[in-house]
Amino acid sequence: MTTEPTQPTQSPALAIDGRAARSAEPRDADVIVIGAGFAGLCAVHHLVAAGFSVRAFEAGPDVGGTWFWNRYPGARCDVESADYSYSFDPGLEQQWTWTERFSAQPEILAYLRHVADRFDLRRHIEFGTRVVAARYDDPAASWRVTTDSGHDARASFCFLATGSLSVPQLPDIPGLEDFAGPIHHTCAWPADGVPVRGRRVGVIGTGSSGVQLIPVLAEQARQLTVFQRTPAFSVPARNRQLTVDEIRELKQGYRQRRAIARGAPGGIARLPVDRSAHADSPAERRAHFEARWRVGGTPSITGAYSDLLIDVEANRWAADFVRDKIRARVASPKVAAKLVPSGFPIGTKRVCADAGYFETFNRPNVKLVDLRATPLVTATAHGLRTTGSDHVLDVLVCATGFDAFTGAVFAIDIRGADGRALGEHWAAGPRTYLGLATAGFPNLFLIAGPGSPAVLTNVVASIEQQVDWLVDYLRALRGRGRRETVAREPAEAEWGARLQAEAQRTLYPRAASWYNGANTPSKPRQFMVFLGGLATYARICDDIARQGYPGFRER
Ligand code: NA7
Repeated sequence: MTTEPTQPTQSPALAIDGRAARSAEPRDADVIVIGAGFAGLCAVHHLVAAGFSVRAFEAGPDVGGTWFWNRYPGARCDVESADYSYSFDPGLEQQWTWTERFSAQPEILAYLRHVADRFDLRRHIEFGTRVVAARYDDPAASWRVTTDSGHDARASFCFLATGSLSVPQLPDIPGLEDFAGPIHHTCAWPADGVPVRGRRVGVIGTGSSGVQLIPVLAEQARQLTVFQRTPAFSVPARNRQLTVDEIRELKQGYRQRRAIARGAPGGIARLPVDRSAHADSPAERRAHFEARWRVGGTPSITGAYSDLLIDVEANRWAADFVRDKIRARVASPKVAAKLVPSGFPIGTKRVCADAGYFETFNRPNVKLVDLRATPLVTATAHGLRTTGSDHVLDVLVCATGFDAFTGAVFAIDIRGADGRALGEHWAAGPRTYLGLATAGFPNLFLIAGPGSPAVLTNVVASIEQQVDWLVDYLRALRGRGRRETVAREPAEAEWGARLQAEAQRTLYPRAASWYNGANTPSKPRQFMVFLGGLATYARICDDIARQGYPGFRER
């Protein structure tokens, strides 16, 4: 059974796809960076460029983070590649060529490997090394991290670049250990693939991962059984190869594109529509939705009007449009009825971007099991039993999502100034100042973590903004001869209240989603994303810097 995405059993010098990953010599540093995905690589590069010594740890055998592990067939980004890429180096933009509108996992991973090589980042990173504990040493004003190899490292600052979606969540099905076939989670897909040809395959989960994977598996498997708990709103991605002309235009227009993205709430080069859905007649709305549907991509429908995520009626118009589209895509009205989402506003659980997802259920070898009508009872040696029937399977795939935001943070035993565990400070849900720092844990910073806008924006743009800001702050501290900084409790509380107030103004709290912890049993229910948008967030951060970082106490 494959359950753990990151088994750091390899030695530091590893052959990865035929090349060696070099490992740093153990030594103390100014900053420890945990994780070498988009966030970790960005942090390492900018910190080193600013003259800080860095020691980074990555549990996996290479760079990539989420894009290293989520290599299931069909895995693809739902943000356009031209936006979902670093903006800090024009040379990189010109050197790298994106081939598709929405790149697939192998191309994104290749990009991150290219970035690591171009900026010579690997020499700062210890691969195959999982950080298991981090303790703040108050008198020394430094962090001591312990790795699973038993080694310690010490640095003044510690950056958690551990990813919001990196700890998988498996369904708690009685008897799962009795299942005789292989079980795979989408985020731990074996590098050499999973043989499904001629086999009976079951997929649990119909979020973004399931929606991408299911059409691909359906083409190969003898029989595909999809176990659906909550039907997803999904829109066509309309992914395609970029033409030579488009690539040229993209490369010529990067600076302008980045400038637009920086001023946009979503961190993408598209400004939001500033028009209420109420301003249009039903026929105008329909035509507008249709036009955007043809363009495809996740913001096409939920971004069609300014009030779709705050106004119940406007949201229903958008949802009904997509529901009609689903019915039109599925041949059997009975199957379509099961696939049509209801009970939560569109967009409040992440809208999926698909390539023929709903049409997949028109295939004779694909069966949909509605777990709301017939819940799972148990796994057996031969498959899954629901209250309706036994489903015989040779392979089981869990596309069941992640212990989002806090999973990877709590996987490290983090102790702050007075030895207090972060799990204790966050017992009622994560508490952060700007999503960047947490009171009682000096010199510890989070990138793209809870309390930041990251996952509801173009996360790469969010990462760059946060890393730039943090590196500037570390420079300012160095300039003032300060050794320690910690978020003040009132600043943290104020940020938490602002985040909740932003959420309450929207329809987001009406869904059980990974944004509010509802997808993880026993997790406190609290909205964990700043909804003010990236441009506003960046302005807030910049104002705070201009005012001399009043939300932090320094010494
Ligand atoms: P998601 O979006 O969290 O989706 C997980 C899916 O698995 C979702 O349909 C869940 O149903 C389902 N699920 C989870 N646990 C169970 C159990 N126990 N039984 C049945 N079904 C279950 O994860 P993804 O990997 O698809 O996508 C995560 C993000 O990655 C995505 O938003 C993009 O940002 C990229 P539920 O809705 O909870 O009823």
